[in-house]
Amino acid sequence: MRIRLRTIAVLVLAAATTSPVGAEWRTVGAMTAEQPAGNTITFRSDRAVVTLTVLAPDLIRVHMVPGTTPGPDDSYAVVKTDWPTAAVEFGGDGATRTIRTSELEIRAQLVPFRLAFYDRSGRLISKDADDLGMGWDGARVRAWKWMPSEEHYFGLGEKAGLLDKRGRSYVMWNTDVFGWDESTDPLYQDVPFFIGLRDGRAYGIFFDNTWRSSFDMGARSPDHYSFGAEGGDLDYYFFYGPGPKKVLGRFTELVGRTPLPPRWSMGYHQSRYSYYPESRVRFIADNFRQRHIPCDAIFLDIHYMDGYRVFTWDKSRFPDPARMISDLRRQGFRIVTIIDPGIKLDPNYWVYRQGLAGDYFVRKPDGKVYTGKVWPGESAFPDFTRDRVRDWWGSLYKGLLNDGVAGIWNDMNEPAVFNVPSKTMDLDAVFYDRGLHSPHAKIHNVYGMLMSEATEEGLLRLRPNERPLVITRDTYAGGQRYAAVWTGDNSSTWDHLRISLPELLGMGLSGLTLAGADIGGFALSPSPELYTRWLEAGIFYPYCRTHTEYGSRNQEPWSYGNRLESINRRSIELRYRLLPYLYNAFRESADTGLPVMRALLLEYPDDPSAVGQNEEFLFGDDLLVAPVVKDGEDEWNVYLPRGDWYDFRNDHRVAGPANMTVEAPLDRVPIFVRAGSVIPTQQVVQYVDEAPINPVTFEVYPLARSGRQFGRDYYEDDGISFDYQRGSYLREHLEVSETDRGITISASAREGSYEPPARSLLFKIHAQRRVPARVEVDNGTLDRSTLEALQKASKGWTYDENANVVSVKLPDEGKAFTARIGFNTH
Ligand code: MIG
Repeated sequence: MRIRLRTIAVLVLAAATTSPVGAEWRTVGAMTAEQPAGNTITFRSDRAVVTLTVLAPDLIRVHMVPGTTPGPDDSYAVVKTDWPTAAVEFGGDGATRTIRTSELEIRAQLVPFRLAFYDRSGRLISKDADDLGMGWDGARVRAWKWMPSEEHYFGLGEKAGLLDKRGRSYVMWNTDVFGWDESTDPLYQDVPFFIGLRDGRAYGIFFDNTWRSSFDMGARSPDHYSFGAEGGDLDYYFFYGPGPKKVLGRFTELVGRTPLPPRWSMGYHQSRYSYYPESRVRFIADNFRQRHIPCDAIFLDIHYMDGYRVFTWDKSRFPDPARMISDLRRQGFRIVTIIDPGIKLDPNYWVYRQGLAGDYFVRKPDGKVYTGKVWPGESAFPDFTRDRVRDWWGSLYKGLLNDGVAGIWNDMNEPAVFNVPSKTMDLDAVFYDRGLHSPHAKIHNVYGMLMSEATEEGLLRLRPNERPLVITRDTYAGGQRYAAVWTGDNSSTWDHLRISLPELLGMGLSGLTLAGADIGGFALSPSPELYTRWLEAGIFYPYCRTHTEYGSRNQEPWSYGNRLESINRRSIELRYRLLPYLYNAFRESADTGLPVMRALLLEYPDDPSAVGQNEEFLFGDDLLVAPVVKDGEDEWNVYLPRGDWYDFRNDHRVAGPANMTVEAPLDRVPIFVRAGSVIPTQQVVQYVDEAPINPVTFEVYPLARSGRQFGRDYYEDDGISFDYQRGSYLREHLEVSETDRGITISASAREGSYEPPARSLLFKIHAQRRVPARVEVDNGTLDRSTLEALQKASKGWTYDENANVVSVKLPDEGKAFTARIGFNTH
């Protein structure tokens, strides 16, 4: 009943202003505390109840509902519920309750009710605003927090504009925003989670509410920020660092992480709206191979379908899809097809008939099927909140998979509806919502995530031992469990190239690891130089795809003349050379939630210059990339944080922190490598499984400081199946130690049962003006050879004087070994 009444209030309010100014906020008032039960303490007043639960020493859930009973636990985001019980001490007096963990002390002031979070040394991390704490107004709920002048905010999912969200307000409402720009908000995907950072210390807040919500990060007031929603509970999670990596790690533990993607999803992908008919698709594929430009996937947009009916083919454009796809597969391409949620109202269309018969569609309050206009014309929409609808939807992919389709691209799942001012379904359309029968207003922000869940799970049932690739335009917190995302319909402008960087970095800080922007831009057509610069940046997007709108000019890597074609080829080749490194970064992300494309603040939270970088980023642990995002530049300013760095192009070494100008003509993107790193790379291939990795090449960038050590884990598996979950992977640890006289590389024995094909290991030591005299492996001397001879040999070493690189080659036997490179010491 409570839900019904509040629902009606929301629908009335939806028309009213969303501004808290002028609202009649009621606050929770004076609270009394109950006896704690387990790790939960409940506070009550005559008009509200607040429960505070310790989930982990650094993770607290705060849940406020107006009324007398806590709301149902019905999160669409949270997946982790089995937290080991943390040790908690409850204490306090008549005015305040304290809740102490090994990392936090929470002080709950009872009159008026206010929460404050301290670390165990008594330092205040975050607290409710003094004049307002938690409140509601009709169905709306809101929390206000103190905003110290030196605090900055990061995350909030897909947002254009600066990485630092301070001083602006943001709305969470998934929206189809063709032609969006830097000031457009909201965009497609919404993640109501942010990291607060002050003096190098971080905390996080995840407001788990799927209704239209808003975050005012100081736009309205210089000393507090607030977040709230148009309905639902005030239910949020507080995370403590002190490092931002720890906050993000916990958040992604709570809502789930990006599972290890298939290796082919990390190659280069080519798309446009739309490649058809079949002859054009084959032409594109042939061009990639003839021109030796690596590519793993080609996308089919809505024109492959019969009149935009999902799960069908237009047989005049694609007479024999299975044959086409298997031919392309032999050339090393995989096909990804688009699927929208709208089902054409066509009584002769099997999907529509099944949907009606099964009662799978969203309905209006009067019980009739809701319909809206999208690509196929008047359409019905599956209710993905229902388990059996997701099962049904997942099973529909059977035909496409039988035809050989490798990946699925889910679009229009805001859900977008044409020709209505709201651009979406009526707010009062009814969803099953686990028996709560909730309005669209509550489900809207999770519609895309649930569609991608249905897709992912369907693909998993149809091909149980193959990692699927699903790409979705819309999602919510935790959506990374199911699908990759892209940033929707950007434009072919220099601004959009620049915007894509903080946008993707912010998404990475929100858990969305596997993300990319349309390379070259979707709307309009890029200039040749813009496309080249965009690709130079785009090969560092975690998900790397060119895409463009209907009717735009050709937008393939070879579309801009020979000179740019060879620059573009080299950009894509670099991505393929770095695949082992990228694969390891995705492995790390699956384990820890750390993004692949990382804002510098994750690594350097206490360095204001690093925190302030919007366009520079770390790619994995050890590469720093500063893409050129302006026209006509041949120099670029780069900020290098503390530590030593190697210019990737010429091994020139720079000590950070430093601001510097580097040469950046059109064929060069500034890339720096952390001194003290080992970068796993491989030979260039035209698609990921063209040939096994051989040799596995470890580029070693020494610290060049005596007595120092560094290393890395190297992970590998078959790249496609789930066998790694049953032990079929390999992991080894490489440790490099340095003295004045030489460098020692120690490799651990392989862990895991994955056996790669016979191959070599190649260590390339960037020697920094030191000249090698001898190399020993496990105390036996290794023969010196020439560069050419070493390419064919399975063993030996050589020295490239010009590059100042020592190469050491060994058969990969999976056993522990030690290699010593002795330098000439005179
Ligand atoms: O209304 O399927 O963002 O990538 O090419 C446009 C056609 C629908 C929007 C997607 C875009 C895709 C296009 N789609």
